[in-house]
Formats: sequence, structure tokens, C-alpha cells
Amino acid sequence: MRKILHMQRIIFLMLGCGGLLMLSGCQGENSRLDQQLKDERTVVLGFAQVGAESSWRLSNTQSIKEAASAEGMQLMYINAEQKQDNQIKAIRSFIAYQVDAILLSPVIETGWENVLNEAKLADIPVILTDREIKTEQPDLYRCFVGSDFHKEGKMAGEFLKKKFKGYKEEINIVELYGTIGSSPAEGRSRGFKEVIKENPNFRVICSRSGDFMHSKGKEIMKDILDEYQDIDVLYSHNDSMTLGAIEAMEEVGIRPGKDIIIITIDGEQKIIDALKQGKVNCVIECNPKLGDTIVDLTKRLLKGENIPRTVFVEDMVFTEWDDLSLIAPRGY
Ligand code: GYE
Repeated sequence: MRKILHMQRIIFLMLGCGGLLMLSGCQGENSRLDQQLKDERTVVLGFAQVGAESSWRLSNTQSIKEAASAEGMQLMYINAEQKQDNQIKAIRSFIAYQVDAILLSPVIETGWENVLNEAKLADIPVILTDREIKTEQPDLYRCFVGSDFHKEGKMAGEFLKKKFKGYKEEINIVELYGTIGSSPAEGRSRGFKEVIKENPNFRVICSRSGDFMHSKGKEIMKDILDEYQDIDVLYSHNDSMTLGAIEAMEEVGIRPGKDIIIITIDGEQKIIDALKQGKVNCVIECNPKLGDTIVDLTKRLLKGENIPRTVFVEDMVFTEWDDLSLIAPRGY
């Protein structure tokens, strides 16, 4: 049976160049097939990635591609351009190809039941990478690997409480929101608000989504600076939006990190450089290098081992009060 499925998969792969694989390019298709024909047991993973919206995402994609290739696994990678529909189509194609496992980094949290039930019926395990889903059906995926976004939001709030310790005046906060309905944006917002509500003088005066993108972060910050005169703090859900917002501030003569206190999440090299220059006050790390952990868990899963339901990676906090010379190069 396994052998028949394997042959079907090869036929699918041969036909696939005209369709789905065009999305990710057909390079290396011949060598992929050669390899698969030589080795029946080559593992094929389907990876429905969110998109290419930020440096974090590019680094995350690279990490997963490298880890899969180091293990000799074949990765069918789809860039869904931040659209859930594209991810659903990709998953359906992975099911048709009879991949060994599906890696899904869901753009948003809801709306996955139908397609993940299809994967379940096809007996293809799903690992959620980086982002989580909300569902009442726990058996739709086997494991989640990524950061604890709620905790990241809380750490951002804790920094602010420390920064403004003893202040009684109103502190006006602007929140640059990530993609609405995505688990990182929802968790980061919730955690932050839970902590700051302990200080009645902290007020979120405006919260808008920049979809985790540099260009939108800049555009939205420009509008906000036009509308609000008295902003004390920017809490931004990721570095790409923050870097855009910093440009918007500097264009109108506002000094980021001084006139407006900035807290950001991810920790890419450019933002660590900005922290060193005093343009950013606090960086909550979110580690994009999930590849090795994901591949290791996938291997164990396919061997029939029990794997944990949730694997949170450790995230650090870098602040203006730290010895910044100790921060290792970020690698992205
Ligand atoms: O913070 C952001 C990216 O899902 C944790 O998505 C990820 C977030 C990350 O676009 O930069």
C-alpha cells in the first residue's frame, strides 16, 4: 500500500510542475525526482508559509529550508502572500501529493476546520509552526512550535511600568498592531494590555494595524503623527513596522527613542543597531530560527514517537539599560 502511495506521489510530483510548484519555482525538480526514485523513504514536507512580509519571516523561511535540506527532506514551500485562501489551496495540494507531513504557519487563527479535517482524513499530520490556531477540535494538529506571544506582550508592558515608575501624569500610548486575527498580534496586544492596566495613567490612545509590514508601518505612523500631538510611547508588534515608524518620525523631526519611547518585538539586527543608537528603548526578542526544532519534531512524529503538544522557544529582552555590547549578532 505504502509503495502504491509512493508511486502515486511521484506521478503527482511529475505532473506538479505545471501547477502548484510554479508558485515556488520548479528548480531542482529533476534532481528531486532522481533522489526520490533512488530512495523510497525520502520524506516530503509541505510547508504553507505566511508570506514574505518581514525580515523575521525571511529568516524563518530560510531556517526551515536549511534544516529540511540538512536532513535530506524534500520541502514543498508555498509563500501564501498573507492570504488564508492561498494557504488552504496549498494544503489541499499537499494532501493530493500525499506529503508525509504538513507544516502550517497560519496567517490568522480561525477558519481552519474544513481543510485540517481533510488532512486528518488523509492521515497526514500537521505541525503548526510559528503561529497558532483557535479551534474546538484539538486533534486537527499534532504540535505547535513557536514563541509565547502573550508572554512577549506582558514583557513589553513590564518594561513600560519600569520605565515610567513613579510617574503620575498620563502616558499616551500608540499601538502598531500586526495582522488582525493573527495569533502574534492578538497575544502581544492582550499580554501588553493586561500588564499596563495596573497603571491607570497608561492609556492606549490609538491602535492600528500595519500588517507586520515596513511600508504600512510607515504610512500609518505618518497618519497617526498628523492626528495626535501628544504621543509618549509607541508599542509596535514587530520590527519591520517599527523601522517604518521610525522613518516617519524622523521625517517630521521627532526623535525616536527620546521624544517617543519605542518598544518593539522580533530583534532583527537593524533594530538592535537602532537600540544601540538610542532610537529604540526596548526590544522583545522573537526567535525566527525554528527550523531545527521543527525538523526534529517531524522526524520523531513520523517515527511514531510521542511529541509534546506545545514547544515554546525562549525569547530574551534587550533594553536601553543593558550592556548592549554583549548582544550576539542576530544573523538576520
Ligand atoms: O513577529 C513578524 C512576522 O508570526 C511571530 O510575523 C511572527 C511575526 C513576526 O511578520 O515580524
